Amino acid sequence: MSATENAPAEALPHSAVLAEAIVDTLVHRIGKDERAAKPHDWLSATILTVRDQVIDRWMASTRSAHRQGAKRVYYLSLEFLIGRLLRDTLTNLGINGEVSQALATLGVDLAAIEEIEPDAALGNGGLGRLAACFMESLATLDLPAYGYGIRYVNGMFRQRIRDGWQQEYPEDWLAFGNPWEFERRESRYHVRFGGEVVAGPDGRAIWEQAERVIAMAVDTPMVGYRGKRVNTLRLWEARAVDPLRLDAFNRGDHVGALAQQTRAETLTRVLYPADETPAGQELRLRQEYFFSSASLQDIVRRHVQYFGDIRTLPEKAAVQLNDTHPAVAVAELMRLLLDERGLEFNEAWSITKRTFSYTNHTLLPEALESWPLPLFERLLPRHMQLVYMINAQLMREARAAQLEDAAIAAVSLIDERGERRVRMANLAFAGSHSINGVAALHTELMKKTVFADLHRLYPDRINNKTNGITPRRWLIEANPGLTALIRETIGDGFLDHAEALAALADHAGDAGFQERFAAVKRANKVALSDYIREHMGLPLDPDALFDVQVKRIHEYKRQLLNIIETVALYDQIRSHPERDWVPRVKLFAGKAAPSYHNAKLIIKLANDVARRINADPAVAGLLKIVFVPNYNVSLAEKIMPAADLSEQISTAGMEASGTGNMKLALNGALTIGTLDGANVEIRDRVGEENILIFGLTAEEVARTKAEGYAPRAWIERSPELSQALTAIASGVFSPDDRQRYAALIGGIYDYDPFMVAADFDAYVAAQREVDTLWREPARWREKAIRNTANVGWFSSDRTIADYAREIWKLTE
Ligand code: B1H
Repeated sequence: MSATENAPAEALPHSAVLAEAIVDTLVHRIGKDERAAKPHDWLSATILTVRDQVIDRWMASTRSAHRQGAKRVYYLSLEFLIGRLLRDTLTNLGINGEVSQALATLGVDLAAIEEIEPDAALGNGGLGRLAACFMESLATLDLPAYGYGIRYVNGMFRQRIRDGWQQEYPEDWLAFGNPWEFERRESRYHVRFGGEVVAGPDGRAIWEQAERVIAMAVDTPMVGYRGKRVNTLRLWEARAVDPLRLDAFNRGDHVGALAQQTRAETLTRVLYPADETPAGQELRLRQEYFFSSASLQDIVRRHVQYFGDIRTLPEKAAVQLNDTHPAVAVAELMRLLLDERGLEFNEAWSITKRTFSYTNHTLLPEALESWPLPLFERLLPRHMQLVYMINAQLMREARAAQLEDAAIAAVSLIDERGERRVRMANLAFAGSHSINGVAALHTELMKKTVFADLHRLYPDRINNKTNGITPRRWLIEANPGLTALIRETIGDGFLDHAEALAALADHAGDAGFQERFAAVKRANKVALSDYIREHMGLPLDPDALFDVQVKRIHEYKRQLLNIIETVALYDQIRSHPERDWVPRVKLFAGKAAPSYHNAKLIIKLANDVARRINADPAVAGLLKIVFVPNYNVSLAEKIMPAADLSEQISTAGMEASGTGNMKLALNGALTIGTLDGANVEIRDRVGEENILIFGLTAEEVARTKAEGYAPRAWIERSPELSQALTAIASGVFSPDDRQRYAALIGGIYDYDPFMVAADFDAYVAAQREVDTLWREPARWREKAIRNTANVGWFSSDRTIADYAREIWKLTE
């Protein structure tokens, strides 16, 4: 029985009617008969059939927002990591069971066709996945909202591991078309670049661009739980104004004839795979402006069409900037208000600030976007003028508030140290009435570090909105076994209110319930093991502790700490084979930015260590290491339900929030982690006895560094760490190239900004505590149950309700 069988949706088609509809679609829209149909034909026929139900609700949602004159939310994001949509749609319409039955009567396995749907990977990691969870929760909470982004032809690259090294291959989710999307030819806008600004007769600025590109809207419906509301994800595709220069073609210049088209298509061709390391290239700024301009033009057009007066924009539109990637939208709205609507600066600036709000997702200095002034001016000459006008106003306010010179320089939109640059975070901050962090600790650090002076100037703007995840995808869909068990135990309330999971705590100590909870976990581990055996040829023991670290590969996330601990553990097991070791599977997955040398080397190290350990009979049955290639949303849906232990071990102060930590805890994994990002709030909710916290706090990290942190001394004090580092550095795991890790490891002795050495012993101690707990299954299970029970608050429904009330002012 499916988890959502009791959905109220009126007049649901009976499964026989559905089967007939699917066959009809197959024949008339795919052009295949039942006997010739391949799995991908059945997939398309199924999607097109259920899509009809989505469209009806979509139109009703759009009409009702219009009729009510409702305020709309616009979520601007360069990334939407939505993953597959079929299961999500079936779940949210409450027709999973029926569709599965209908297909079964046709001899088709729903799960099998779901598995071949391409995974829409229009994002890097947490930031992009958050945008996707938010879209789902906005629809679930019945809030009228549009997501705006780019329709990348090639999303996040496909990762293959060859010889232990990451190799990147283009991802082509659109190769065979996309049945979920709708082209909107009527929603097209010109986006302009380059040229110069001249003064018009009436004194207005006239931007004489050098280049124009067309942005065309492509819409995807986003269905909320119970099918209440369907919102729109509007992704822009770039098209040439003159796709073919016939004169050039006829002259025989076939390439030149298509040059404009190629240039336009390049704009929306590929997602930058540079998580937390902004790609400084011109193409990236062009992408940012392209989608910001098209989105703002669309928003302004809709507002004026519905409400007539541009001055009421802030009452009817809330535009959320997902990090600084769309920050140029602040200047673009100013341009539209001044140059196209004829408003005065002060009024335009007031409208802009009341319309925008900005979410910051990272404090890493290298991730803060800024553009060289000459590049910005060459590409966007009018916006450069507007940035100077905004900055002049900002400087006046800073002086009036009596900020000292250093603080004034820090709040300026222009970074004057060295090569002059436009600071996008300062632009987003200045142009917004709300600036939020994504976890409590992160928000406090924002006030103390990157935004300290802007916060002094505008003390009521910074606020916190702790991230969340949608429990539909991350519990109901990913873990149907656990969902069914919870329904039997506490009823259905949690399906609509994740915090109702709290009732599970009453059963945490119940031996019978613990057995059933553990049986679900074991079945999920068997399923993951089957997948890994099939795809990698590696057998895993489902009774071992599954210890997982799955996320982007980044030095601050400290996969290296985990690998070094693995090497130390390997040593210990071999030296003390008589001890009662806990059998473990250490599972890693994640992508490295293609240009991030150390991250790619860490992937190679994980694979080198795996090869050696997995082949050593001395630890057979006790320790297995696996690096699962091509981590994406669909793989995450398989891993989260199968994890026993969740590794959240970033250097304190560096992970803004994390959201994998929430997915794993919700599925009953215990966290081993530092007091970083949302881990702090997870601890507060699950209770400190149900989580394994270790290592320096953010404050201690800062203090240790300030006092002159000398990693070599820490290493020399820890024999276990010294030995593990020596083994890796000397080539024990890389006999084919003994120097491979010499620099990576050798570097730590003198320069260890991620505090691997300082946290190592504490991490090892926490891991041995994990072993102790695991040997007492009743204790472990009780804690696992308490994790699931206590993390309902991390539902993105709660997060979105907070945004709606406190930032967008949509609700009381
Ligand atoms: C996060 C990014 C990010 N923070 C630059 N910043 C990018 C920065 O392509 N770029 O240029 C892409 C992504 N991503 C993550 O956001 C944080 O590291 C996580 O801690 C957080 O959970 C997530 C969602 O808030």
